[in-house]
Amino acid sequence: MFSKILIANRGEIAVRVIRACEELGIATVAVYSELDRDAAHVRRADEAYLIGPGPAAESYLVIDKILDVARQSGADAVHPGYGFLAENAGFAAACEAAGIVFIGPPASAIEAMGSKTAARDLMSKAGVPIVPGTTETVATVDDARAVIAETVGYPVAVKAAGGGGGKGFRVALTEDELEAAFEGASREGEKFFGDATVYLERYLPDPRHVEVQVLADRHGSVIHLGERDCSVQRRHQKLIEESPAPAVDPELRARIGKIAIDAAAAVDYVGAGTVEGLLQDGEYFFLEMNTRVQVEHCVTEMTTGIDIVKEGIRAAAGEPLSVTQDEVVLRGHAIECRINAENAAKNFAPAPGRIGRYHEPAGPGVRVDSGVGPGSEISPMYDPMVAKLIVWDADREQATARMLRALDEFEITELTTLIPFHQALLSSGQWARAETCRDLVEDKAWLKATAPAAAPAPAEADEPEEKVSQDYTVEVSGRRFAVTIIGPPPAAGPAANGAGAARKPARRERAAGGGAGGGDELASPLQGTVLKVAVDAGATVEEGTLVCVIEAMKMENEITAHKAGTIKDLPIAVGASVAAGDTLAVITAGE
Ligand code: MV4
Repeated sequence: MFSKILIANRGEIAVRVIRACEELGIATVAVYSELDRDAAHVRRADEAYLIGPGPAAESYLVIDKILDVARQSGADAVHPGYGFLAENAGFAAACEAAGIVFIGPPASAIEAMGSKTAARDLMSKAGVPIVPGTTETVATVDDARAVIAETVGYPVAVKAAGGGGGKGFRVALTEDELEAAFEGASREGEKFFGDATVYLERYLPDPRHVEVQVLADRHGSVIHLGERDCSVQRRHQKLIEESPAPAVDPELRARIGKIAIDAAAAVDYVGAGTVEGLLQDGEYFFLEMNTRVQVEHCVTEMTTGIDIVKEGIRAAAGEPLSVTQDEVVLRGHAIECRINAENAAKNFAPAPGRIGRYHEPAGPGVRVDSGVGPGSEISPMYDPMVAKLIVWDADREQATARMLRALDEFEITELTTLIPFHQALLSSGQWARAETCRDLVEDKAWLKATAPAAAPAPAEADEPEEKVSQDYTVEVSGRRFAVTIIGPPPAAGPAANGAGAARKPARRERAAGGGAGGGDELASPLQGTVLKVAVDAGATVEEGTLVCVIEAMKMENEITAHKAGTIKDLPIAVGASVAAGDTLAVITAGE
């Protein structure tokens, strides 16, 4: 077994991996950017090293810096978590070349699954059913038109070959829409993956997203841990996941389990991975394989009792899996809600900021995986997911009731999160009937009704004069040391983290209509570049009308009017940079 693991990630997944290491008796090394000096994963690890400025391209994505820290700290393995370098075959290969074990599959498996067309070709040859369509890229719109006429038919999905997770995915219901879909998918593929090539799939009108968790070791064992349903998504971001999938019975489970095992075996997989697919009318089609531990692995941990992260670490160390397929027993029902710093009522606009009070739910069957605490800053620079709330109970109905109870217990002040959205969705008839809720997450009026109450102003710090013990972290040559200073409280500055909150926390107000302040200015929630301006000065808008699209971190964020009225001022233009808080439009009520 390894003696020291470097975690090349941040946030909740870094903490999750550190916990697994602690249980296995393995020392941990964190890396962090300048923005993450006070982050949970940094405090939690045995050692921590600064690797650069906030932007991931200058820190969490810099392979050489991470390998330098691995060598300097004497780590014998690197865990990539998810995102960042997790599915970068070059990183896996660089680790191998440096004599450091990459905790994940061989670089060749990452590469084989990285190209979606190559993966489709490989899978169909391995007997894995794929969505009907091409296994090669289609060079031009005219070529696409011909292939569609000959084989695929309409409606058609145009997908980026370098894609995945729904990025670079466009639909053409008819031939009229093909050119725009082709160009959209190609442009997005170029932007996200540096690959403008696309392929075609038949577009399935109302599938469920069902994925299978697999584990593999270097001794020839490949097993599956059942499936998860992740159909509740918004712009291809999963919001709620559950296991078992409501539409999967034991017979179908065995069938898709075998499909997933065949897919993993075909690329000599090692560790934890997920085979994603679409389920429609009892037919299952391979979509792609995620060659890493996923955000939603926790629901499977709850229903199987198997620690997926520890199994991945053991497999990377050359140990056999701790369970055989026959020993996998699925029990009860688990649900996960992603608690993102986003405003569902405003088109899921990012809502970065500083957390005030923070209190996680607990009690029977409740698990929270998070990387934040009181006073944590949620930067617009990174993923907006602040926590995952996972519950388990005997069946779906009871698990839903437990989730609603836990969501109500979750206290996060001064930050807008998806908690009210989850409360509304899990209370809906569509969820109770196990529908995909696709129309709800697109329904602007319904989403608006989930509006969180206006964030209260930060409480004034009025602590009595006394000696306090303060923990500080000092940084010497990029290395962190913890020091404790006991003395009078610091003169000014932010309120001490949650210290001595005398007032009983007010119960979070329930979703209540409006919430937005009465101001005329529509402020940008984030820093980015204006991609599109959707209104003209002088125009009349409704609350929720699209005003502009701002690109930040390669994501397109739709900014909508915060109230009805007339656009009095529109100080933005396509291509311009905006900072968080900048005025995008001034909207006055009435004419
Ligand atoms: C599809 C599809 C329909 N037909 N592919 C791809 C990435 C994943 N996030 C969802 N993806 C889809 N791929 C074909 N050929 C529909 C979706 C899809 C979806 C599927 C199941 C449940 C919810 C969904 C929400 C958006 C898109």
